[in-house]
Amino acid sequence: MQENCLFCRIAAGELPSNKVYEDEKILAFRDIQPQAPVHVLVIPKAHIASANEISHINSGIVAYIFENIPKIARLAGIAESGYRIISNCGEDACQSVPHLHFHILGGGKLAEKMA
Ligand code: DGP
Repeated sequence: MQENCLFCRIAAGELPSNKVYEDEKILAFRDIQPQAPVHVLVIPKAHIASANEISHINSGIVAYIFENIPKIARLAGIAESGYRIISNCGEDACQSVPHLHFHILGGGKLAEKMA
């Protein structure tokens, strides 16, 4: 855990979140500034700064997150209607929290274009 990392602190329960799913390795919680009717963030509890830091050493947790996304989507009520998964990486992508996270967006028809 990195003491000054917002999502590490949420994962550790030091800061509150509206949880959708949690286990020993990952946490899914509602985004505080939703950009779709349903907007959930999925994070590894262990700190990884961004997708740019994924390597053969830590990629298992990324696979684990994706294994769990169908369940998280079901819990959020969007598995049947569909959803978009996004991970912003770095400055040009406007990543604002430097702890790897996957946005799951749904609950309504999304824009066709992503940028
Ligand atoms: P990104 O811009 O891709 O780094 O996404 C960061 C997201 O995190 C953004 O959609 C807003 C959300 N967010 C920022 N601070 C908090 C917080 O304290 N709680 C929750 N639930 N979401 C947050």
